[in-house]
Amino acid sequence: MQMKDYMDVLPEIQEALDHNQPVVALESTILSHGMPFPENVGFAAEVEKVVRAEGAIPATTALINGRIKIGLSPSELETMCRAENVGKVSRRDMPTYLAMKKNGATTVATTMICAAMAGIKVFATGGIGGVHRGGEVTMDISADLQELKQTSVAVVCAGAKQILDIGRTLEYLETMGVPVIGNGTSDFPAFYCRKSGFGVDYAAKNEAEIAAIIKTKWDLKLDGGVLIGNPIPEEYALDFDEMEQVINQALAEADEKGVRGKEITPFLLAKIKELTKGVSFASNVQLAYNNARVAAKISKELSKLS
Ligand code: PSU
Ligand code: MN
Repeated sequence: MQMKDYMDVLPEIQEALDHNQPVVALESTILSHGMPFPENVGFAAEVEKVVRAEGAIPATTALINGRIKIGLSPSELETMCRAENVGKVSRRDMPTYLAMKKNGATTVATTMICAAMAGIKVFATGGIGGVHRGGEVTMDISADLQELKQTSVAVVCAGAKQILDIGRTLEYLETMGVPVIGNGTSDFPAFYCRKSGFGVDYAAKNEAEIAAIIKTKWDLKLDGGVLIGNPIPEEYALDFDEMEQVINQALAEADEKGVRGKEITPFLLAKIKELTKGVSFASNVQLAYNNARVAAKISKELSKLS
């Protein structure tokens, strides 16, 4: 069996890829484990519309009944949003989920893998996983970072949440040779906040510059991803210090309850939503739309270059 024998690509997406037209991959863990039902259903449909409005084709990925799905039907999207018996699938989980025909939502790492298999170059997410606070002791470092090192997909994110050690996350990316580009910013964004206090490698002026950097990297056979930090729109940004308090409280509860491993990120995300009474959810949705828009523009610029 070959890779393609495991994969179902929606015809519209395959058609676009065959004609070098812009396609944007979207992840499903943000739906199944990052947002509550039923609010995530509206988000899942709208984020695809945002990509289309920019003239690109959306490709949400998931593992369903032993198949890698590139592009989901409305009912498959709903399955991901309901998240009943839907696991969180990172690189290590892929073979088990496919062979055992379990349903799984794809993380940033796995969405990159699926996108690369299908030939999709650009992917929009909310925030990436990274080095957790205390990660220098626990070694809890998201597989997203290793994936950025090895898989050639450009990932547009709103930075990383303050639940992580953003400084060490950027150190890790530097060691792994991953370019970290700011979209109109010299500061790596911190998800709900436009600035983390840590710099990017280059503050790009527009999507055309970003596409030129991505193309050059891959022309040179410097395999691996490019990370684009795209700050949350000003009107939806939250206060850094207030978020720091919320996150410290969420981290303390996780510690008390002994939450660890792959459960920690979903636990913290749910806790933050609870503690901020949903304000953070509105921000989360808007930053994801903003990333989808920028990813579509980068994808269009890349199509022009090749
Ligand atoms: N950070 C967020 N929202 C998310 C995630 C991270 O703000 O939904 C999800 C993404 O799918 C990411 C994954 O790839 O969590 C990282 O999980 P872990 O830290 O277990 O690698
Ligand atoms: Mn982890």
